[in-house]
Amino acid sequence: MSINVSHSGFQSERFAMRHTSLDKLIELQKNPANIRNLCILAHVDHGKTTLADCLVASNGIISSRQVGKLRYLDSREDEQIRGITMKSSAISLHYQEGGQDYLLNLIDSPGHVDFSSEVSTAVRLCDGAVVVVDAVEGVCPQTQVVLRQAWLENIRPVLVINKVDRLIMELKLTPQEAYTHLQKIMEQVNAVTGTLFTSRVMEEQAEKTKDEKGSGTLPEDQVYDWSAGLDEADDSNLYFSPDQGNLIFASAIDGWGFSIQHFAHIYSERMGINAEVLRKTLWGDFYLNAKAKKIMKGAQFKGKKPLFVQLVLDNIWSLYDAVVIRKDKEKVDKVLSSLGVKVMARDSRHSDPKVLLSAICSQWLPVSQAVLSMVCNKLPSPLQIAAERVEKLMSVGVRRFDTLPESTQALKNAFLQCSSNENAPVIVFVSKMFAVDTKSLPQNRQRPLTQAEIAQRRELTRQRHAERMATEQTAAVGHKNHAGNNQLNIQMGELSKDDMENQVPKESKEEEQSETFIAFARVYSGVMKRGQRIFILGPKYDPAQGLSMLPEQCSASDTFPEVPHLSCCSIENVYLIMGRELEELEQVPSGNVLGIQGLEEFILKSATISTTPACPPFTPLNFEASPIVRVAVEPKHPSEMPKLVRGMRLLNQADPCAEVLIQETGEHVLVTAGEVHLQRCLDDLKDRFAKIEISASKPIIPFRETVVRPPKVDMVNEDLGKQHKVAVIHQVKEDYYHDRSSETLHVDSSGLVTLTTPNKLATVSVRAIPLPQEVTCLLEKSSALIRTLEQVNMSLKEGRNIDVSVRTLEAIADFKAQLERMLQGRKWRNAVENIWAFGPRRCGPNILLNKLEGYQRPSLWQCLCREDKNGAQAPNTREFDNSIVSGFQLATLSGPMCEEPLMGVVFSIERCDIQSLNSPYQNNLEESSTFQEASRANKAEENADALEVNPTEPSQDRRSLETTSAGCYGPVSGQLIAAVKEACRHAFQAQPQRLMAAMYTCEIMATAEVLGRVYGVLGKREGRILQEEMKEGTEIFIIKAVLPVAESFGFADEIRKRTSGLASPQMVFSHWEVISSDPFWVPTTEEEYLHFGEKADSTNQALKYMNAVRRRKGLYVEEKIVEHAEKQRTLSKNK
Ligand SMILES: Nc1nc2c(ncn2[C@@H]2O[C@H](COP(=O)(O)OP(=O)(O)OP(=O)(O)O)[C@@H](O)[C@H]2O)c(=O)[nH]1
Ligand SMILES: [Mg+2]
Repeated sequence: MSINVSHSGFQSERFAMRHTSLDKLIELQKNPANIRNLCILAHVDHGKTTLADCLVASNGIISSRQVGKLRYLDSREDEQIRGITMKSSAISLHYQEGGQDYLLNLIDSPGHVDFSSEVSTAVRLCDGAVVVVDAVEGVCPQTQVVLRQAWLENIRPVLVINKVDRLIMELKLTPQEAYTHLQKIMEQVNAVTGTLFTSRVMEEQAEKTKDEKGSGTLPEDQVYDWSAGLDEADDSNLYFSPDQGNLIFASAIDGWGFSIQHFAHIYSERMGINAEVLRKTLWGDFYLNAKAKKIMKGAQFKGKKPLFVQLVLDNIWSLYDAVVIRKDKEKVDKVLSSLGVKVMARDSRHSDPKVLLSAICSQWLPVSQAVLSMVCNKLPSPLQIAAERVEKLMSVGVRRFDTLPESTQALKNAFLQCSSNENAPVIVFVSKMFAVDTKSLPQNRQRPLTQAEIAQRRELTRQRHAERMATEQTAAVGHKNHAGNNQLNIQMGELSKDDMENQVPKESKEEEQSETFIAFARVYSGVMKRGQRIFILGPKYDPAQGLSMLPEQCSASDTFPEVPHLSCCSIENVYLIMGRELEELEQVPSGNVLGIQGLEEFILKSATISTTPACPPFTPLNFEASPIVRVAVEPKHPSEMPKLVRGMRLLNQADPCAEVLIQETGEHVLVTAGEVHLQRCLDDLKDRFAKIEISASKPIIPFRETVVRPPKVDMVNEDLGKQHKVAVIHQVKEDYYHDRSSETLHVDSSGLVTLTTPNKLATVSVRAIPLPQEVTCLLEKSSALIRTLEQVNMSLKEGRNIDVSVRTLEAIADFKAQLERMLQGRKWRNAVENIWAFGPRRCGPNILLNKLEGYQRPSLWQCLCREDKNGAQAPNTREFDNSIVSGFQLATLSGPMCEEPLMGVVFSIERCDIQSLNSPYQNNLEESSTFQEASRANKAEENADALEVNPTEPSQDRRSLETTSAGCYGPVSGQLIAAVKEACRHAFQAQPQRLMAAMYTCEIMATAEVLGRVYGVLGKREGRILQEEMKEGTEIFIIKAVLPVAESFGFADEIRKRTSGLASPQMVFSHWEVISSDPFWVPTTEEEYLHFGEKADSTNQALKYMNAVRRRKGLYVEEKIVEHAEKQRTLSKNK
């Protein structure tokens, strides 16, 4: 292990306890071959921070007695109180093995779902990950998520099966049983990796085949053999296994951990067996034949003890038995001597047997050594970064790596070389910004005085004292009383206080600047220096554009023209991150993780920085959780609003996932990933960023609005015969005639809504149709792809050509094919081809359908058919096209029920006439009198030509469009937007409307005793159990359930309370679900009257939700007041 390096000056003071000096770490930073950047990943509570404690203790930063108690990397107060990690934090450690010095930049990450964005930011900066799995709980939902995250970022994982002590102390398994159990856990983890691997290989094969097809090497009809790729691909390094050296068994809390190698080494010496043979046989179905002194296969079949049980587990079990269970002094001594371990008397006399246990284990099987050795041997160094990973990092969105400018592609080599040469380009990625107290920055820190300084000050004080004594004495001549002495004492007191104050550094005057933002980053190439000028590349920066606009060889210190998404600034400071502290550095060479000060004005959450404008921005981080819980925040005292606004801005910057927005209503809304995250954000806002009292609304629960097919049964489950159905529709229609129908609005019995603009110039007919659920799901899932498609179409429309990667095109084609498969039947004929737009925000789960006869607009899928890529169809696009899309976007953004976004609705535009005043082309489809009247009415006001777009005349003269647009374009397009929006809303209301609720899936682990109570709580909150199974080999049940988000607040707490902390749920947003009850329902049939009474005021959940939202938004709420309660009772009595 590392040795204490003596060092002079103040650094050695600060590092007194530590084994490694700052200078040593700085030296190690220069040798990338011996650097490992790694993060610890796991499900919540599987022991990441405790394991990190063990590793930190190995460097003497904390004492080994504090391991597991201190949780050093959980530096926040709320992390300590709640016992969960909320922010990922880094620390640099030193490890020595085989004569080599290694530098380990370790990042501890949170396991709670609410903070999974912190995991994404950590994973991006690393080359490897230590995945921790609880030996009892095994693979949990977040374990799968983190394995996938590691996989997506191409970083290599190693596995630690932690808490093995629980198998001994809690489950009381025998060593043999424990062996089987551990094997199962290993298999579970490997199964997850296997799935990830197979899907990747298949994807790559598909891409390859496509490329080959493209270049014509494969005949079209050749069927590709999927499994071929699997056979070829090398997966031997992929799986975790003790004999591969990438799996460790540990108990972080008791401080032990081991790899097979360790035991192979011990026993090869003791038993004279080749270490290599032992390494291969210690794990697996092998046993020791004592007579023949041979290792044989088939332990299970022959009923023998496997080697692993005999040589490894038995020893550990007997140690626990002697020390913790029986506390047998004699036996302990025997074990100690057989292990060759000596403990201090004070440890062996300690009343807590765990102290003795830790003392023994930390010598016998130190977990830090096992883990760090595995990390150094199995995880790649920054020099070994894979070319594939580099290309992935460099190609953003739809762009292909090989379409990037040449000088950009050339940067790939800089990544691979990871060089710290003077002329290597600097490339740094900032994955998050974190706030630190400005006072705690090293430059503002009150530093302890060195011995020499202390001596100097002492001398100075003595001198001054002596001087004062002298003056006092002369002054006091003749007044020989004691008062003088007293005076002197007081003065001396003051003096030393004075002196003390001199040591306190000048506090920064600006109270405002109490928080400083530090960028959490990694250098991929070059050297990041203090004071350096660099470019900051926003996520949308395009190197091709940048290079063309900037002069050649332009550097960040030159003056240069403005380029979109590019800015430049100077680095104020660079730091080594040491957990709770930062250490100032002059520079940080390539391959290291670092903290950077001076970027807060330029970077919101993440960014790429470089010295060359050829550098592309890195692909955005993969965030697994989407923020869903929102609250409105306001200051307790309205005058403090500016502070709140500022605080929210800071919070937004300091958290990778929290979103801050100001709604149209002026409310300040905070969107977070879950309840725990919300609480943390509010605490941060109160205590750090705004420093004022705030009040937060109840969580705002999101809903979606949708339409459904008319129900077949009524509310009492009676079949609605034709008769009744008519009645229902009739009622709807009546409503329309009474409330809404007017001169300009017409609703027909099939739900087709026709609306004319107030100036009577344009008429649209719209119908709302519910989408099949699977289609809605697909749209929801594909929103990123739809956005890409939209981008591509936009640029095609503008005449720009962008290179779309094969993979993206394929995904689009696949998406289209899926839609076509799902939308079949007469009703949906040609629907997919005729999709006009998606909405809201152009990528939402609603469709605008073009059913206009004869209106041929460029297909949404035009990027798929290459031949007419250059848009021969473009002229067909009508001027009104945009207005209709905009109207649709507005309509889908907030629905008529409670102004929540729509979901799963198709609006088919079946007619659209836009009237022209002087045009010779009078509308020949619908020459209704309304239009003519309108024309007459408007003639006086509008002299200019009105826009005429006639869907039946696709070949219409383009010139007339251009000339006409000048005078009326504005008003008509504006009115058309409003008209389309209104028409969509009415069309929506003409169908049976429903609310959709956001649903969480939650997985709860509970023991049999508390199972009933868990079900109780779930039932009360309208949860639905999906699955219940028992975790193999344990007494634990895993319950999978879905639960409406609206009912989820306080759920985790309630479960915990009701089960005395024995069950704890993990909730993740899963999907949207239609609430079956109709919020507008009133009884129509006789049975319904009987059952619910005339007013139907028994609980209607959907109505309650809807009214709650309307009330919150200040919309009109139609409250039903119980008027005739008596009458209802009579009715049911009559029955
Ligand atoms: N029995 C046992 N308990 C352990 C072990 N390691 C950690 N624990 C306990 O497990 C709990 C969680 O430990 P942490 O280290 O905070 O877990 P974590 O993975 O960092 O949790 P999050 O950061 O919140 O995801 C604590 O109560 C630890 O004392 C172990 O090896 N054995
Ligand atoms: Mg933790």
